[in-house]
Amino acid sequence: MQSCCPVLSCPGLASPGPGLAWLGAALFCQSLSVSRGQQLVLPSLIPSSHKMGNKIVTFTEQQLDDYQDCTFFTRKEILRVHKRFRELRPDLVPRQMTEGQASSVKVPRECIEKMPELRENPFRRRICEAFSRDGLGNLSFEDFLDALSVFSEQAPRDIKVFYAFKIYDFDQDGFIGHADLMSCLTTMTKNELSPEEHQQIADKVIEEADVDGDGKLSILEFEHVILRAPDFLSTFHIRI
Ligand SMILES: [Ca+2]
Ligand SMILES: [Ca+2]
Repeated sequence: MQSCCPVLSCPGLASPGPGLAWLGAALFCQSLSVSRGQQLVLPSLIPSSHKMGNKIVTFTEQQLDDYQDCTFFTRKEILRVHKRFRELRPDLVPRQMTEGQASSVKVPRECIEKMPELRENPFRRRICEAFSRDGLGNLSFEDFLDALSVFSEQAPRDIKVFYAFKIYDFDQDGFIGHADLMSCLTTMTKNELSPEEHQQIADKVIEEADVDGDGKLSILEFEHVILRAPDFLSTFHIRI
């Protein structure tokens, strides 16, 4: 299991121009909204790790302890996440998972993108890529668990901001640059805006949010944009 999610400390920056509030909301929030109200009710179907006899034990006690330490989930929720993961590809994902299988058995990105919680989200591909250890979007159970943990209500804002940044950093160079913003805009708006309008919006975002003047947004500068977008937390959320 990967070590616990990084918690970033992000001291406040100087106040940006007034245009950023709507830019932040437009670029970084609406797009990540997922189909809500699709909560799956799985009452007595939750597998228990304590079942005895001929029942299959999904994880060892040690595994459950480790997953609990590294996520914002309870044991029951971890088992529910496994159930959701297995439903994606029952032919690939075993009912009983060893530690090795939990990090090595991968469900292809195409199957994950079809989840009802993701299939309407224009960033579904980037979300899969950002949480996959191979960077290609194919997710192991541990990747999938990390992703749902970050999108859960219990995950703190700093961690959501860190992953939102990762999702928007299309070229994965550790900054959100002009090209990333253009990719974001293309992803979000399809053909509703002209390339010139994309250029103008990307220029405007950088002009207003680039506090240190290096022409791109660091995670601290990005967080400052997000702070101006009050809907961020409620939209960066998937309920399982
Ligand atoms: Ca980048
Ligand atoms: Ca900068």
